[in-house]
Amino acid sequence: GNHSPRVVIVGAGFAGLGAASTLVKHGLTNLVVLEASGRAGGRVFTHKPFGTAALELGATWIHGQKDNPLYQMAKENQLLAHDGFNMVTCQPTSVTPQDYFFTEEGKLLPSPQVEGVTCFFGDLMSKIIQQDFKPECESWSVGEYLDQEYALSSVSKADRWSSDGVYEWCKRAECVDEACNSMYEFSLSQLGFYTALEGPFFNSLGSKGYQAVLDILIDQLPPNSLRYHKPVQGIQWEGSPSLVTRTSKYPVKVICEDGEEFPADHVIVTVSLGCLKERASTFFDPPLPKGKMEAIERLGFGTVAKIFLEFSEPFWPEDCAGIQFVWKHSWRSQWYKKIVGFDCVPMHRSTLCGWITGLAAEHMEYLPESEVGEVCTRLLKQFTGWPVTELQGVLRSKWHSNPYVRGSYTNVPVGVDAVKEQTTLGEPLPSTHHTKGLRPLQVLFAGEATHPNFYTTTHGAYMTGVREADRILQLHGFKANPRL
Ligand code: 6YU
Repeated sequence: GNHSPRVVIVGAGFAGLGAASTLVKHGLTNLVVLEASGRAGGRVFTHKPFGTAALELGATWIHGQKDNPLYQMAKENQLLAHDGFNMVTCQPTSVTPQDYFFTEEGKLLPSPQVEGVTCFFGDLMSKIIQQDFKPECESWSVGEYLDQEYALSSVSKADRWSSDGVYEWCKRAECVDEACNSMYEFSLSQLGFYTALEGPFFNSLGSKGYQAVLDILIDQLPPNSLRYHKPVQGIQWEGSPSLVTRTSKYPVKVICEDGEEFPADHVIVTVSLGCLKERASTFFDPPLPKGKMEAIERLGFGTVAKIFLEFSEPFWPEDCAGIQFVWKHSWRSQWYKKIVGFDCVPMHRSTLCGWITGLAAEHMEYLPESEVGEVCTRLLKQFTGWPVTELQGVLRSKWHSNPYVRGSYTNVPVGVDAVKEQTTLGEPLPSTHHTKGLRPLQVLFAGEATHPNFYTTTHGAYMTGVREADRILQLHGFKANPRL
């Protein structure tokens, strides 16, 4: 037809906002963004206690600088923390002498011993990422490979149990980066397909946090185009020529849980991979093609959780960047043994941020807040022996229990071809090969999980939104986005 194309976007995270702002920038304003929750941002969630700097419950840093649209946006709008600011204190897995490593017996481990292991581990991870590993190990997990190399190394010989404990800590910390339950689940050969953008990997935002970057995009949308508390229940589309009802002007119908229906020429689905895993089989009518369903099943989606603890006064030394936990015994038996440690939080002088992943993180989300606070405080006393001050507040993320997220970010399980599955996941429907008799680009897919190089990141999510908006713009003869 010759009406202005009508676009519905499901989800107002960075992917959805990236798509919407791109369409609007090129003059395609006939759109609506349907967001299930009462706020935009999705896995970016800036909590701002009154009068204080931001606490990020989700994404924390802007990863890399060169060709990073979000870094560019933050820089142009003076939203970055000043250069070099907390480059030391804010990295979860990189170790500095300001990280205090304590054993469960309350012993502070000397820095040289800790660094012997963490440097060995870091070098090994860099080699894996550069695909520099023994080819016969191609089908292994990262964990199996690390264990083999660690056993062969000389690192493990001196002061056996504390070195082993630090090595176990390294694997626990690495689970944060990879959003996995254990390093024995992550594919060795696929790790290198993730691409790190050039420039410092941990760019920190100023006191307004990530919300300020979201606001730039939100401000570009036409009035009333962003609709909150609008969970989508399902999407009807013309899956095959036999289903085409030529009488309807629009090929797609988006149906909300409250019954409201939104007809559209195109719908861009940006819900998380966790939501797709849970709901894809009933969400689409007709159902998704087999390849798409397989991609949803095969790619992994793990949980990373943060536990913020606010104390009456700092009880750690001024130079302390974080308190890291080294266990003598296996972490598998109790949820809290999976806690990596507690990092100091920039701009919050008496707050610590704990990191935990996988099934233990999911378990933690369902415990009473008071229990989480008590357990963490007890651990901090036991490990450090410092006079722990009064706990005044607990704030933790709940990404897994959130029905509109169901986890934190994508990982690649052993045996999965990541690029193939991510590419399949991102293909629009009807697929270009079978468009005969069907209207094109009815259902499009964006979101972190659909980016073969930048998955797990905010800029990756944003770029997939731009990618799908561009497909629609090109189809309708709008000028292509100069940024891509
Ligand atoms: C980054 C970082 N960071 C920590 C933690 C988390 C994540 N990430 P969204 O889910 O945002 O949006 C979808 C919307 O849809 C949402 O609003 C829903 O409510 C809505 N919705 C769902 N169902 C719906 C329905 N039915 N109807 C209507 N609406 C519906 N990224 O760049 N820097 O520091 C971190 C971190 C705890 C949870 C992160 C980080 C990941 C990003 O947050 C995430 O990718 C994007 O926000 C996703 O946006 P989206 O739009 O796709 O979905 C090999 C290898 C691995 C390499 N690893 C590299 C290292 C990465 C290390 N990362 C550390 C990350 C941290 C700490």
